[in-house]
Order: sequence, then C-alpha cells, then structure tokens
Amino acid sequence: MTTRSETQSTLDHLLTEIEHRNPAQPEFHQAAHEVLETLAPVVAARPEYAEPGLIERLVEPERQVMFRVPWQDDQGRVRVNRGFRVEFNSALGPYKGGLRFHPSVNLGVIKFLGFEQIFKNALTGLGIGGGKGGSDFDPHGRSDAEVMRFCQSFMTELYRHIGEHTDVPAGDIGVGGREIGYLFGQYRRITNRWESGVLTGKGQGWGGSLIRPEATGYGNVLFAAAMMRERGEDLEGQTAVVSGSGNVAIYTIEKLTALGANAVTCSDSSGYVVDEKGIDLDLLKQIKEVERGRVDAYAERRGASARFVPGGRVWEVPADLALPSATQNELDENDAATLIRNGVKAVSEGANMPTTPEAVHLLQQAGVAFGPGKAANAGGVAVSALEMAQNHARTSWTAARVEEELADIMTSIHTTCHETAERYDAPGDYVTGANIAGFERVADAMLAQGVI
Ligand code: NDP
Ligand code: 2IT
Repeated sequence: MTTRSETQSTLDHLLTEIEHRNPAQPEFHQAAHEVLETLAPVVAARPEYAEPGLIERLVEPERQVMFRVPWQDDQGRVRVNRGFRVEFNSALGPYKGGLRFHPSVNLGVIKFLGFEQIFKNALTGLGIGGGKGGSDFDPHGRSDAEVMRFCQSFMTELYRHIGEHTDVPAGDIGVGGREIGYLFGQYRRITNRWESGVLTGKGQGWGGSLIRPEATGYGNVLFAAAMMRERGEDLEGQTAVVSGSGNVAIYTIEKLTALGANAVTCSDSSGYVVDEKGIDLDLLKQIKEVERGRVDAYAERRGASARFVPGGRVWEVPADLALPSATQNELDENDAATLIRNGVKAVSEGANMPTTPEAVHLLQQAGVAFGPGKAANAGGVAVSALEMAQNHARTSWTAARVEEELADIMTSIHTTCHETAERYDAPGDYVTGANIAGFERVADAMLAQGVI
C-alpha cells in the first residue's frame, strides 16, 4: 500500500514535469497545482488511480488548435488575431466549454480554463467533457459590424473542429448573446446544417434555453446559500461584495437580492462602485447590457448612495459574503486578509480561479467557507447541457423547469463536494471535495475506455 506522502511526492514530481513541458503557462501550472495537490488521498486509497500514465494523460489535452483570425476593421484596415480551441478531455462526453475574447488570452490561459472545465463538467453529472477556446481579440470599443466580421472569421476556421456530438462551445468573458448569434450564423452558413446543439447560450427564439443567461450567477448564489446552511445561516440580511459587472456578476446580484441579501458592489477593469442601498440592477443592466458602458456611469446616475472608486478592489468593502465574478487571480492574499479582518463568512467563486492559492489557504485557515469555481460556478455549463438536451429533443422547457433543475444540480454538487471531503478526512474543505469527486468520475471513465 502506497502512503499518502509517497503518492504526494510522485504527484509533485509530475508537477515539476508539467512546468518543464509547458513553459510560460503560469495559469495552467497554477490550475494543475491546485488539483494535483489535493489528489494524494484518493490516489493512495485506490491503487488503480496510481496506474502509470493515467494522471499524465489527464494533464495533456487530447487536441489543441491554434489559428489565424484575420478581419477588417471599420476603416478597412486588416487586423490579425489568434484563435484557440483546446479539446482537453472527452472521456465523459463531447468537449464542452466557453469561448473567451480578451486581450490577455493565450494558450496557457485557455489550457487552465480547459483543465478546470474537465472537473467542473464531471461534477454536473450531465455527460460533458472539458474544453475551452477563445481569442486575444478585444471587443471593447468595437462596433457591432466589427464584432460580426471577427466572429465570422473566427468560425470560418473553428467550424471544422466542432459539432453537436464533438465539441460544443458557449460564452465566457467577452462572448455573450450577440457573439453566439454571429458565430451560429456563420456555422450554419458554412455547413448548411441547422445543428442547434453545436453552440449554447443561443437566443431564445432560435434554440436557446431559458435561464441560461442567469444560470452561472444564480447557481453560484445557490452554492453560497448551501455553504451558509452548513453553518446554520441563510442569506437573508447578509451583505455581499461582488466583483465584475458582466454576465456572471449581474445575475449573481439578482439572485442575492431575491434571497434577501444586500449586494453592495460591482466592478470592471476601471474600478468599482459601492452602493450602500444595494446595487440597482435595472440601472446596471442598462449601462452594461444595453449601452456597453463603464461602471463609473452607474455612480454618476445613481445619486448619493453610490460612489465610484477608480482602480480599487471591492474586497476592501466590509461584507459577510464575497463572490468574485470577474477574472482569474483577482483576489489575492492581501484581499483575503482584509476580508477576514472584516468578518467574511463565505467566499464563493463565480469566476474561474479568481482566488490565488495563498488567498485560498488563508481563507480556509480562518474558517471561512470557500466554494471553488469548479463547483460553485458549474450552474452555467450545467444549463448549457440542459440546452443541448432541449435541442436534441427539439423542445423547450419553461423557465420554472430549468430553474428547478439548476437548483437540484447545485444542491447535488454541494452535497457531493461536502461528502467527498469528509470521506477523505478534509471536512468542510470544498476544494478537496470538488477536485476528488470530479477526478474520480473522469478517471473511472478513462480507465474503462483504455489507453487512448
Ligand atoms: P463578461 O465578459 O460578461 O464580464 C466580465 C467582467 O469581468 C467585466 O465586468 C470585466 O470588466 C471584468 N473583467 C474581465 N477581465 C478583467 C480583468 N483582467 N481585470 C479586471 N476586470 C476584468 O464575462 P462573464 O461574466 O461571462 O465571466 C466572468 C467570469 O466568470 C470569468 O472568469 C468566466 O470564466 C467565469 N464564468 C463564466 C461563465 C458564463 O456562463 N459566462 C460560467 C462559469 C464561469 P471589463 O469590461 O472592464 O473588462
Ligand atoms: O467557465 C464556464 O463554465 C463557462 N464559461 C460556461 C461554459 C459553457 O459551455 O456553458
């Protein structure tokens, strides 16, 4: 029988190898560390997982596609971006995961996101593999026509790699309903097929699922509520800080408000807004979803209760709950220390890997309930899988039905993570619970399907 410490040293050796084989991909190294550092108990307990090559296969994407995306701006100038699709693991189903359009996108960022997605998708229990894609294209300040031409050029290469049974992209940072529309249109034109299950996050009149736009934010709040219930509390009357002001942040604030909490912040890359009366969602949606503006406009139009803090971070505002919903590594050790000093009870990740490893450690040490993104934000991809199910059945479900399924899925993910953590001597540690439970499902399928 191999001991946990022997197993951990094998995993540490593998992590060193991952760093050498994937140079200049710090986000991917970070994501691999966060998972592999928690697997020793399960690998030591179940010898089949120590089989040579299993974890080595898990950390190597099945396929990585990189391509040129040329397009013309409104002045007729040719621009060149880089496109990516990393098809990481299809042991449980077709590759599934979003597309990110942001200037910081590179192969390492897409690989970290694809790797996280494998475990997140496994936790949903809905038969979806893990993948991610995107481009270093920056949609900020671009006209609709420019975004359309970019999406058309992007899909002109991407179409040959995706399909309803192969790989099903969706949105992520910089990719919402408008972009999915242009991408779907070009896919349909090139392939001459109405293949509605090839993309999720579609518009409601043409194959989209009700509640998909809301699902990530709603799901994260349901996860936070489940963690609070474990502590004998609910969300009623709790003050919450939320970062970001995009798709995930907006519907996080909406669900927090519906459950009686007071969400007092939102942010974008220019700074943050604090509104002691609670964020006015109609105003925020108008500025962000309709006008595609900046958060300072919110403070200008809201009146005395709100102020804009240029360049600041929402974590300095005292709160019971923190829900990072913008981007990776946006909550560091200093932020965690500030949150703890101010009495935070739970941190639940709407974004992917927003909390640095040092910050996670500090929060857990301080007894703060910590919900890792691969569990807490899985509601988005889960409802994407429900959208695929509706597309395959050529039907559409009511909002109430989708929301009920979402609530059941989030409860089940919470229970799975909680019970798995207890089973492996880490009670209350949702990071260990999520990693091990996701790993077991994927690893079992990989072992059953042979060395491929
Ligand atoms: P959006 O593009 O709708 O919103 C992103 C928000 O985050 C914007 O307010 C943006 O501000 C801010 N932001 C992005 N990058 C940075 C940065 N580098 N620094 C500061 N602020 C930044 O994206 P989503 O809401 O869809 O995604 C937010 C997070 O949630 C991401 O981590 C994503 O991976 C994750 N996620 C998304 C899911 C979904 O269904 N959409 C599902 C699960 C997770 P600005 O406009 O100034 O850049
Ligand atoms: O990070 C994520 O889970 C997403 N961006 C959503 C993926 C999806 O396929 O709905």
